Amino acid sequence: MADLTTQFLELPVKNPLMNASGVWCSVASQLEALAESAAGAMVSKSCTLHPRDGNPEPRYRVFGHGGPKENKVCSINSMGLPNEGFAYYLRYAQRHDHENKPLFVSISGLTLDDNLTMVDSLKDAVTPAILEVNLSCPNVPGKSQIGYDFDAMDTLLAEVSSGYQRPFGVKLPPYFDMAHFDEAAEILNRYPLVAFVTCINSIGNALVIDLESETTLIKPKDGFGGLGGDYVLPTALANVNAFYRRCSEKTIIGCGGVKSGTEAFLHLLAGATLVQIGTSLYEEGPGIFPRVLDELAAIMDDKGYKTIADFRGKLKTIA
Ligand code: ERO
Repeated sequence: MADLTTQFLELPVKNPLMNASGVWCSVASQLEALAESAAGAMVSKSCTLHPRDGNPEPRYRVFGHGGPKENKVCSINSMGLPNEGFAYYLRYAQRHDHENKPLFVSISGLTLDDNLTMVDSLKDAVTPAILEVNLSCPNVPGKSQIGYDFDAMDTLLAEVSSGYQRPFGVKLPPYFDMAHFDEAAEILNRYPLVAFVTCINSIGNALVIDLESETTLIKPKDGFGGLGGDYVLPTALANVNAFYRRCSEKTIIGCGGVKSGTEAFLHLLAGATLVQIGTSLYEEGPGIFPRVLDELAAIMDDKGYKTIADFRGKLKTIA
């Protein structure tokens, strides 16, 4: 039977699967369910300095396209960063069993100062929780994504590096242009404390329309929201592989379009060390983890891979 254990920043991890931030991780009962699940690691909902209600409902919808045979699972959301506030997730981090599985704390401050205040508190709290700074929230009305503003991204990474002085990671938006992969990677590579990069957040500002009612699926922002699920898999794989190739000193976490062992395998093959599940976790709940792990192990067995290191990052291209 395939060995699914892996390592993340030298920490042993039971397997490469975890939730995507925002899914099953907003309140303590959900975080506890993830802690008890088969996931190898977990991340809390991106938080702001103070609690937020987020955008009006309906603000998350799952939908399928392509007919029954295709069985696609897609989502659109404009949650607008509803969260319990940084102190709540810090309190959870202080009682989390980090030996059982690593916990990432995701922050998404509304201003640079808010991010730096949260970074300071996390540093002072001396918890083994791993900091992830979300540079890619697509859904706060009037706020553009830091990941699409390279000057702001550079400033933020400089300030967080000097304030935190410990390894941390960033959650990136998807990029769609080779020049943008190059430029983003060049900025990330200036900061050795940026130890990991999570690719990708949802594809921002999509519009899904119901044919019959001629109405948008979600209410906020005139129906515009972040796309997740099957539609985003190729974009996610491209971003994982683009940053894997360009950021050789950094670890990549893959996120986007994972619903079975197949997509988890593809993310690992493209260079991811950990693989997150979002839309399908929302649909299936934490019971998805043992299923996807069994499917991943079966694929590895079929291919004769004994460990993840046998194929991770070994994507072949056509000569
Ligand atoms: O609306 C949100 O809370 C949200 N949705 C996403 O798809 N990605 C995010 O990063 C995010 C909030 C930070």
